[in-house]
Amino acid sequence: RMNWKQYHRLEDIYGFMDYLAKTYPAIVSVKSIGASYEGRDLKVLRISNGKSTNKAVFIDGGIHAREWISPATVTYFINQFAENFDVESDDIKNIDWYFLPVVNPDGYEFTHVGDRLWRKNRRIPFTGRACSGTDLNRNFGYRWGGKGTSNNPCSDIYRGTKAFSEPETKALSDFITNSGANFTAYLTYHSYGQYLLYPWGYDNVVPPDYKDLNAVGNRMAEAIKSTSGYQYQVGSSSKLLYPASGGSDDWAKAKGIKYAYTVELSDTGRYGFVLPTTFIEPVAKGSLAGVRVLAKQINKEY
Ligand code: 0X9
Ligand code: ZN
Repeated sequence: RMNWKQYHRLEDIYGFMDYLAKTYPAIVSVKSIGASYEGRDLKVLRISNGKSTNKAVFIDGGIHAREWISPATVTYFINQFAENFDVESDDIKNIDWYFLPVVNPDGYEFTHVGDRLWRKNRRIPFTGRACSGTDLNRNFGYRWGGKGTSNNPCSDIYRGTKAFSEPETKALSDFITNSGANFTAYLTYHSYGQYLLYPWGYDNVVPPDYKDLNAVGNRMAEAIKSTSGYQYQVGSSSKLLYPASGGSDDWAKAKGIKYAYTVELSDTGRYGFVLPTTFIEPVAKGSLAGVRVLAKQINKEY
């Protein structure tokens, strides 16, 4: 049974998604959009009232294996919307929601049974190589190979051999490209630091509409703060963090998905990646308040 008092193994998360699809077939569906390097399913859950005029939002988590609060937060959103859809606001109901809570299932499982602080996927670059893993957030196809990436397979920011060399990033991008949904927002959950980051990440420049992203980001941060007490900083990722190319957010933005954000969840460094389970509920609840602000903006704007 699912809960938000523990971190869960992949099997539990997938069992939960399948359960929701079975229980709420009128609004929830689950599909595998491909397989990971080691052959695990990449499961996307869709929540929709079926209206053909709906805009769509894509939300993912677990690009980085060790950032356990991310899949926990994304599954919290899924639970909230699926279990309470009939009493949800029209802002939520009139959007098609797509959730991929674990983009990197091989890495996620490895953090449970091997190395708790593993970040990348589990690709073995070539036989006999001691180092494994590609950083999925350096493998997307917009400005791939630029600043903040490495060509060394031993590096934690190894970019892979080419853009979308990894089955996980390829499946995600193919799905968004070919789904037919009208995506107007892309949210990718990471940890840690409490930041709401918008493009560009590849270098210290901003897109022409960055003022819109900044304004909506600030309103999301206000909602998170008043709901949970956690304070988030808002800004472009290259400026607030560091330049890093090949990120999923930059790729989504370059595709024309207006509201593309990377959310760095709690904390600010005391526990870092190894965030105690008592944080899951407050962190996820705060983040959900941020998503509601975005949903409202999308309904107003489009
Ligand atoms: O470095 C990253 O991939 C992200 N931070 S993390 O600590 N979770 O690894 C930030 C990514 C920001 N977006 C881009 N640089 N495109
Ligand atoms: Zn991350």
